[in-house]
Amino acid sequence: MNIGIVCYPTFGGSGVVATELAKGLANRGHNLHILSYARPARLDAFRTDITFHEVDLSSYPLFEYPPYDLALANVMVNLIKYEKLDVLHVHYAIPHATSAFLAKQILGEQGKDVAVITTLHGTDITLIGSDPSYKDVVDFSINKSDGVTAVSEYLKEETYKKFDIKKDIEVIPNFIDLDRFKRSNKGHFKKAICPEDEKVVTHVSNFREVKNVPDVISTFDRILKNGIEAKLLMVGDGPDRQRAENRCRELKICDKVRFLGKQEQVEEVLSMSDLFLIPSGSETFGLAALEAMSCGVPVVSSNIGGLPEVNIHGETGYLCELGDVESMGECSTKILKDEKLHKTMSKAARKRAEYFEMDRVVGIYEDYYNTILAQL
Ligand code: GMT
Repeated sequence: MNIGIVCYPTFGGSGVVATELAKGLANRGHNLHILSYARPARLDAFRTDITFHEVDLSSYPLFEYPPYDLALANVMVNLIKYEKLDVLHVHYAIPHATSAFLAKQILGEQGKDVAVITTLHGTDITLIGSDPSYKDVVDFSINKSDGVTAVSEYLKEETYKKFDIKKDIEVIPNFIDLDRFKRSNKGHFKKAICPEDEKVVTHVSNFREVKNVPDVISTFDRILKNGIEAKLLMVGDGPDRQRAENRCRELKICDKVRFLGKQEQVEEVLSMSDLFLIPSGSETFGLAALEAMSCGVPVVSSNIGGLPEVNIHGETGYLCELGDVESMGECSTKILKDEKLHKTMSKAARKRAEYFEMDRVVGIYEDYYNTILAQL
């Protein structure tokens, strides 16, 4: 098949999933095109079966906000026409699903055999999409897609609750490359960061408000107060980094916390981690938690959104009430104090991650494409 994948290029779940899916589909012999305004972070090596198309935004004095959705639709039209796309798979509804609809309209008869698949990832539904400034357009664009998928049961239900959707939504979960995200020996890093063999607690995110990063610091403070010798590694960057750093200063624990900024090889940090914290206020799946679990790291998370579909309470870690840093601190301490429990949870976390094995889920997407194509 000739497949176009549209995504946001930034560090963040939907772009990562879209790019890894493109690689997985290419490995199965398909010809892939990725469309975005910049090269996605995970598209790191040259491949003959994946072509990147940068959506160029010409500046013009009249355009205070250049119309990205139109430029994207234009690239889609060209690819459908000249690269003979069979499937156009857009990740994140806004504005990708709308541009895809427009491209198909422009092509008329010529575009009728292309299946437009929209994958809903999260904030396109839970936060921004349902904002009145976008809602009608998002509603329309989802309903006009030939196929719609969501990354969790939770997101599927939220979409039906928040929008007037007449289509069936197929749940296809996110996935993980078990060979890349596995525990490897990073003893030299660990020694450099924890010379006293302290426990390593880790958080990875884009530090947006929804991630509740200051709660990571407060939870870690509880762990220290419970007498655990530990270091906290904060991976990523974003608007709330300052708030998190301030919380460290208020609690006077800056010497125990390292802000590592954005990292490409997250698996290396996860490989020396003993515990992963994800206290998010909204999370449709929690890919970061799955990456940690795949590296055998137990997870303490909030019990919201799709997180309970990934992190199993009492098995792969613990789920706590949103904002309850006390309970998150106690659960974390329990795991870090008890070697046996830690080992059991670490094993269970990796086992749970195996359910989301990449090739299996890529195969589900491939079957879904065929089903939708057969219905056109
Ligand atoms: O979480 C983010 O800030 C990025 C966001 C995105 O759309 O790129 O992530 C969403 O999609 C991921 C991949 O499907 C999910 O793992 C995340 O849970 C989801 N984030 C939220 O719902 C906040």
